[in-house]
Amino acid sequence: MTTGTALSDFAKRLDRTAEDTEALLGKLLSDTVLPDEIARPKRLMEAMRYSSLGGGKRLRPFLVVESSAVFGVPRDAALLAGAALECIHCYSLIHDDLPAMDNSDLRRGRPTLHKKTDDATAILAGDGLLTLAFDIVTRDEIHKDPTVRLLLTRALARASGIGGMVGGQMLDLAGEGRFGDREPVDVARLQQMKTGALLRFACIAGAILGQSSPKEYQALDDYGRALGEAFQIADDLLDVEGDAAALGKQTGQDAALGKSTFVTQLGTDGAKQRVRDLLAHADSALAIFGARGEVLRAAALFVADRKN
Ligand code: GRG
Repeated sequence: MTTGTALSDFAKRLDRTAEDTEALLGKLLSDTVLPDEIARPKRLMEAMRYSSLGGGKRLRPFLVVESSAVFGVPRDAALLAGAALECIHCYSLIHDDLPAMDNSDLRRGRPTLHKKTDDATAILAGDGLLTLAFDIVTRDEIHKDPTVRLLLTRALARASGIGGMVGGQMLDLAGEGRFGDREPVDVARLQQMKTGALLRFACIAGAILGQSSPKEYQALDDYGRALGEAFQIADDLLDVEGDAAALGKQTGQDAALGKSTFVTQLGTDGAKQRVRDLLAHADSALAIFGARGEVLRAAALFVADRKN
């Protein structure tokens, strides 16, 4: 997918998934009380909607939808799994912005949730999104076979939790010296956990929902890991070279905190070369899918070249 037409098709697909995800999240975060729930407090729902609706590229849902499309998984099921993942992503951003973490004032071009409301509301909105994600991913509409739903749920928990995003965040804070002396940081390992794990999950979700062969699963796993690292390097580069207005958040944060990043370790040129290597790796991982892998191929290029 290298022609202009193909790239504009890609942009349309990305927009369509973003719109569908927005609509779906709107429904999932409605005030309607579900069976076994007692009430949906107004302040909590408003806070969850503020941080989940009306912003974000919806890259993770897009990857779930497109990795699922490779196996002909029904789009509605993939969108639901993507919405669950986006709930986890949005929760992580809310908590990451809190004064106890990154203490950020701006997210997606708007005041962060704790600035708009207060810390307690932001903590609870994050908790609400995290738990909602696991409600969604176990729903019957995700897949008729409960074993598939179970595998997906476990993969989501492992990507989000101790050995994934939460663990990565802990390593990051320890590396900043938050708990005493700065702990040595293995940047690649840390980022593989902190941001890579959710992106990798988005890619293997299609293989799980599509009940792929082990080889196909491995291919998406390899692709997802390469894409996750490329995403993070692009993020590190944007923090150095990016435009705060386009990003909707402050730049120069990593340097201000004295953080080790791919850019501090490899230099800007080295980081850019690493992205090129990762793109080649992602491309070769997708070879097994032939033309069915085209959109994912374009997604890797998009991730590496993003401006926000
Ligand atoms: C607080 C448990 C906990 C975890 C936080 C992922 C994370 C761990 C924090 C996010 C901090 C951050 C900004 C990392 C850089 C990479 C990243 C996740 C950027 C935001 O993702 P995008 O670009 O955001 O997909 P949008 O707004 O498009 O959804």
